[in-house]
Amino acid sequence: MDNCNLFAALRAAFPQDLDGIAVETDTGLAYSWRDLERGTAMIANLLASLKLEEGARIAVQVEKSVEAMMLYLATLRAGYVFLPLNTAYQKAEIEYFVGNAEPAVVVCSPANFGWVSKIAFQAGTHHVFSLGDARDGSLLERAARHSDRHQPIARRDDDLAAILYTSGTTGRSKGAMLTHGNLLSNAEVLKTYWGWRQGDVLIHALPIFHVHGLFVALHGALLNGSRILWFGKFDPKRVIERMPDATVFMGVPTLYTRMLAESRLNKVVARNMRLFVSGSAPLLLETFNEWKERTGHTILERYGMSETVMLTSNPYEAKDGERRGGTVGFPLPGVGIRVRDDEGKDLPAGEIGGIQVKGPNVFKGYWRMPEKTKEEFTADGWFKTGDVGKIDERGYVVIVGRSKDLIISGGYNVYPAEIEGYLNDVPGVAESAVVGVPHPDFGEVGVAVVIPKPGARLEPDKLIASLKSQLANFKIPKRCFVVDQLPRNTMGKVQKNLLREQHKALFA
Ligand code: MLC
Ligand code: AMP
Repeated sequence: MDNCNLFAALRAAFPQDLDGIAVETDTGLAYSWRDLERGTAMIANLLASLKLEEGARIAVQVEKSVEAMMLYLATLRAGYVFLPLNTAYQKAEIEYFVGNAEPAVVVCSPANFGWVSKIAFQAGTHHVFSLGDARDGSLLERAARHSDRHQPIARRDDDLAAILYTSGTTGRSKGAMLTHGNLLSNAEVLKTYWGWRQGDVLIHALPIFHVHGLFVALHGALLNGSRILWFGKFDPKRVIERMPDATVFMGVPTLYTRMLAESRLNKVVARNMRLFVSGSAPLLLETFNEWKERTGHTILERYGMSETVMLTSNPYEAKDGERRGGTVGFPLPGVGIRVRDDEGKDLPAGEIGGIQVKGPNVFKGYWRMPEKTKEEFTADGWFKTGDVGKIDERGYVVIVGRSKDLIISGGYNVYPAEIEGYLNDVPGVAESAVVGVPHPDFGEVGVAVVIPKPGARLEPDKLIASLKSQLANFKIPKRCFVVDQLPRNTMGKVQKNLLREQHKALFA
């Protein structure tokens, strides 16, 4: 049986000359392909020395660094399951993820070692390492004692490679289980579809704890043996400065609007670029058009999610059609997409309904949630994305909304139910509603509307401060209002659409 280990496929694509530069960082470091080969081998050997059980989870909450990327690759190489966590997550959030996933190994920032290790040990994790963004921490110290040779562990197509937590509509996060086959098949399709070629250089400026930065961007470059210009944090000025040395860029819409705000963005700096990809949130037509005018390039918008990796893409080749702003393009080769109404009837072109998908990229299910998994699939095996849209007459998929109550802010997902749960726990709060409203920088942001209990006095600033002490910063509503009542329909249900309408111009 062939080894379907994703790492083995990525490794096979490294250039012949391992001494060439693989990654250049914004801090002035250069890593060769040999560095990646040896570094991942040493970390994989360290993991192997821990004698973990089959399918062990390696949970990682660390700042972005090339070593953090190597830890991901080493986890695949050693045959374990990678569980990346947003660095913004706070104590209660980490407690939930670690409690739910029961990782065998937890890796955290040196600065967080005290509280994270306590949570991990309480959850029964035996191994806690630290990894900083300046090559510091116990993980690398320990890995340095291991051999720099390692044979990738054999994995089957449907063996787990990663678990990505995505928030649920009820406020409880679910771990999407992705296999080596899901990730590799998607990366291979994108390599061809987006025309990855020799000489490509990727600007990598996204976080590496979500699908876009960890899989789409990283696998794209590695599977093509392409050099990466690595940014620890997105900085529009510095990215524009390096643009002449690059050919491919991937970002969420906020990254594009922030670069458009820079006077130095023009056709000259973008002259060597061949592809700008946008996704994770809707790209405004205005941004799409302005980008074309300023740089001469047409952004290619694509659509995906944690459970499915990439689903659709606007065409790369002109012969396949034009890139149409406001659409997410065609289903990728091998991906099935259909639009159905609430009764489960297929809708014809142009009609709006729930988007359902199928393909080798679709995940295996939610970690330890068989019932939830069952609910999200149709009887004939299609995954219900929760996105609402249509397929137009020419076959382009257009997303018009979401049936899931979700806010996408700067490319991060925020589930109102989770925030409302925290607000409702604040003494004096009777009820709350969180809605998404348009925002010029983040696309959409949360606004909280809170009802006090009779006689209670609530101050918006204090409510926000209370949330800040418990939740990841991107989940914090940008404004909070204390009011006497919420708009309701005749059934007593809060009419969030009216709240959204009422507050839609807050940040205009
Ligand atoms: C930061 N803040 C945010 C935020 N990011 N608020 C709302 N939404 C966000 N995304 C908060 C900060 O905590 C701070 O609050 C204030 O807003 C200003 O922060 P900033 O300094 O401007 O933020 P910055 O650190 O520059 O981060 C912005 C960003 C980042 C856009 C660079 O959010 C980012 O990297 N987003 C990309 C997310 C991503 O990779 N998504 C892909 C998901 S995969 P305060 O109160 O502290 O001042 C997926 C599937 C698919 O969806 O299809 O790809
Ligand atoms: P996540 O759970 O973080 O993977 O987010 C997935 C969700 O992001 C999808 O279900 C969509 O709602 C949204 N999304 C991703 N790409 C796009 C896009 N190009 N346009 C609109 N929404 C998108």
